Amino acid sequence: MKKRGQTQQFDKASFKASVKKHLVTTYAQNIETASDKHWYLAVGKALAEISTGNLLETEKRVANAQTRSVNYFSLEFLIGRLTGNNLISLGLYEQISDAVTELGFQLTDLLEQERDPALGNGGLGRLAACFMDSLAAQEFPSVGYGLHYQYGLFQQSFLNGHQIEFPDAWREAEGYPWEVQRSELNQFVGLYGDVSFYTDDEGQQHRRWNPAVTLQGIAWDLPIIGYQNQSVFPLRLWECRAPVPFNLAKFNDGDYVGAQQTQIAAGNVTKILYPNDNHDQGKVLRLTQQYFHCACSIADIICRHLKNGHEINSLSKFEAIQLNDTHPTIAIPELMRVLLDDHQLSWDDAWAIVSKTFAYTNHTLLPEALETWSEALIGELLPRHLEIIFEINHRLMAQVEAKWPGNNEIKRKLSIIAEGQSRMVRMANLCVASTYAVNGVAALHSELVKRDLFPEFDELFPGRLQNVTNGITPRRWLKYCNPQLSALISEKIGTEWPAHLEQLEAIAQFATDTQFQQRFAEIKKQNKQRFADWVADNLDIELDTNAIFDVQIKRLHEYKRQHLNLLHILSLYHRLLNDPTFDMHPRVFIFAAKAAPGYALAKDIIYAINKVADKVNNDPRLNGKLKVVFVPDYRVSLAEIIIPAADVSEQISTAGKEASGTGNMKLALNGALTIGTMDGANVEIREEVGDDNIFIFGLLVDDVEKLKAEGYNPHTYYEQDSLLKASIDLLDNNEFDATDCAAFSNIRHNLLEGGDPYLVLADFADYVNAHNRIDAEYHNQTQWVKKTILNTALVGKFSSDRSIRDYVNNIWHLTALPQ
Ligand code: CBF
Repeated sequence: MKKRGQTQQFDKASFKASVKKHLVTTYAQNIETASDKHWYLAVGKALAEISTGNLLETEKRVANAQTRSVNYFSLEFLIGRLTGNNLISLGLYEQISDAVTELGFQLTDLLEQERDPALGNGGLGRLAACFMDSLAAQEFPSVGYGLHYQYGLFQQSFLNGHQIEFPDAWREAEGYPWEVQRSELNQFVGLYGDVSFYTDDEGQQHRRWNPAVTLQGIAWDLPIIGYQNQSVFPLRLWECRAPVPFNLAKFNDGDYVGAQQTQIAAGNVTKILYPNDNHDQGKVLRLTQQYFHCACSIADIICRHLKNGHEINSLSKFEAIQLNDTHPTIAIPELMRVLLDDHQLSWDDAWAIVSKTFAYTNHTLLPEALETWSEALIGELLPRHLEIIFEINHRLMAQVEAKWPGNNEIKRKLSIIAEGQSRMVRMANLCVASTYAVNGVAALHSELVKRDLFPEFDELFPGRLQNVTNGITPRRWLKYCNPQLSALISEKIGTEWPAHLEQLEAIAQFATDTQFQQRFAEIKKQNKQRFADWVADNLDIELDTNAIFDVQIKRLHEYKRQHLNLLHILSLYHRLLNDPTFDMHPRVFIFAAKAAPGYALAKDIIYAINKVADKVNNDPRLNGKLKVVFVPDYRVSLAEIIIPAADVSEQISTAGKEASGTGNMKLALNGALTIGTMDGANVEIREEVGDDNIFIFGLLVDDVEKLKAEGYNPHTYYEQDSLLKASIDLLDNNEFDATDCAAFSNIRHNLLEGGDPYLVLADFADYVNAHNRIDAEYHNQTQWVKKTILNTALVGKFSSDRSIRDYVNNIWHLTALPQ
């Protein structure tokens, strides 16, 4: 094993031979005629030989180290393409690029062949991917546990401006070159059935779950390659299959469908990623997915623990489990069940382990995203787990009674079971009651978790509620996606910054250096050109790179307020056409966003933006001052092109609604200036970059609450602000769509008659002012470039390496692997 900081040993000749071997033997291609795609697959396979070897080696080192590991449980890992990023982590980018050139190809072309593994919806899943990268980079023993969805997040395209969705078969027919099946780790999982008593040889009574259905969990490992340290940790994804996939007797009787029924049913469990971001759907299949994920993962952890020679009682000493949101909460009663029923521990002993093993991250305050499951459904699918949940609740209620005697109001609030017509299990309450640490994901969000969501829990369990501000991996989100800026930074401050992002502060000294400013600005221009070329090639829209590139890329959601951005665009359109005194620097508004397929208003907003884009991009009266681009099928690999090209980053959620945001961090790191509300991590970005280098606007959290309490009336704003009125009226006069203007009037209706739940109208005037400041300040290019340099320099705090160290020091208590 080599020392940290050294790169993987590499022999070009044998690498090339391995690529050719895979091309022929794995993919059955002729070297002379194979397509780029097959070459990419073969390169991936040849590289995976290195990473799989290192994965097994790292597993041994973890076992020998006898230290605690973290198990990151998440229903989503939005990892993005692995090949390019893995080359950076292996430290082999240049060597492989040379080798591929000698084989007759451009590495960048081959990398474009990889389909994004879109195994997540948005921020939560991408955060999990950044965290895995940072755990590996710092060599903290870790396993990511997720699901091996057959179809990832749907592919989006636009048909006459409307979103349409297609299944995303991310693995393609040939399979994904980076994954390896670990059949020795496969698990069995029960479902349904009943619970019975039995008496053991010593006369002790026990509970036993007799599942009616059994599923098989197939383990697939993806390598998480530590940045230039040769450690590789697994992202373990479970695929669901039937233990007996095929009924030959039925087939022989001519019942061809019946013969495969169990396999079809099992396959459905991991068929598809639910496409909802920040929204709970309450479907049986989703609970089955959650349980399947948790049961396989808990079983795997216990197998590893016992295999490493430890007693079951010492589980929490060696294993921490982080629940990424409430989605894997059912792991809590599952571990209790295993300890009570399979290992026959007493309740107190089992609880002592469970409550020292689990920690929970809350990612949202939105009520529609706080998961609840019907008691009846849990009882049917997981009867033993429901009993255990009742017992946890019973004991919780006893603690509440002891603290607030006779206070039924608090009991009702904290109870894991919500009373009502149909009783519901509140997963967040179960998490807070059963874990030793609960964290929010940005300072403001964590304060609101304490103040608004769980104030009584905070009193009952002092110190349990904490904050860990989110972060992003600098490897993917600067070094890989912005190679020219990375090279410039390395030239000035050395090459250590990707592993120590706080070092970027040293480039602040060059913020006023004319030569540095020119080079920084030139790189931004080239990145804008790269994106403009992509847009020209793929969307047939010409963009002028002298324009301000103003970017809003994130899931489509009312609270994120893409419609506020749209109203501002309409206001510019109105002013350009009606106010001869008005002028502005040319601006390109760039959107990318997927809407959940069932979210009608979100889809209307996409449609409206597309229609406005059609009109303004082709209206000669606007003199090219205003362009709008809605990039279809937003995904990690597109973010990698858009983010380095951004001048302005739109982070405009209603205050109190965006838990953190991480796109805000990526854009600032790449030198975009934020226009944002005092929400989520914007607050901390402002603290870091300083008031002069960010455009803050809008109501604060307390203002929002006050305004709502006073009885917010959007009509007042509409009547009093003529620019707002003109912009909203543009939604209702067929200006952009003569055939189908329902989407426009739905948006207008939501904002006026619908009460404008996210206070778009209340923030409009201040938002327009902030944009006017941007326009004015962009004219002074020297000042502008200085601000962009300072953004890059001063956001080192938002490295996910720092987030992981916060988790390690304050929650997980891990030690890095020894060399
Ligand atoms: O913490 C990561 C991200 O999670 C969300 O995307 C989520 O799904 N709850 C939040 O909406 C983001 O604010 C947050 O950055």
